Amino acid sequence: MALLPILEFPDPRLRTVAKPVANVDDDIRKLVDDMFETMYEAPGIGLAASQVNVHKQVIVIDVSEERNEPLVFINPKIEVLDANLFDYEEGCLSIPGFYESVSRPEHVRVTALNRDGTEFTIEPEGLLAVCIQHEMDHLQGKLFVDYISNMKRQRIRKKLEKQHKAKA
Ligand code: GNR
Ligand code: NI
Repeated sequence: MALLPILEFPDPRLRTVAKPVANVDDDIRKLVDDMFETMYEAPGIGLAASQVNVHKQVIVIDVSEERNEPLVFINPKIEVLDANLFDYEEGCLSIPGFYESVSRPEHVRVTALNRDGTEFTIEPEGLLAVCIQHEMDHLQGKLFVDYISNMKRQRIRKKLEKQHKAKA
């Protein structure tokens, strides 16, 4: 297993649209395992392959308290079951240190392939629904800061650019 470096906003590679996985093979399972290690170490509740510069439709999530309920979503498809919006203070491993409220549909249905390449469907609400939508946005090159004002987004971008320059 390996820890993977996480791209940070405003890195343009985070805007890449991910491609579907043609075959859930051992290379994909290795990516999934490395993504879990990276997510648990961060720590985060989810990670999209886009964040580790792999532009394939692969997501890992664990929203459990005990950190022992790993979920894998490959080639996920989403439908809104309840368009009522749910507000949640979102963070992102690619936008470290910043949190903003985002409104998203509160009840969705997601169909995806698991680590074995088998199709499954879940109908999450609450935090899991928020997290899946946040991760599916990453696969489309979208970030939670795209939902907030241009002024707030620019302020976050400038602060992160300054940190990146200080580190380089
Ligand atoms: O760790 C994470 N926490 C989080 C909190 C609220 C809404 C979404 C998330 S996902 C985030 C990890 C991450 O950046 N996934 O892409
Ligand atoms: Ni994120």
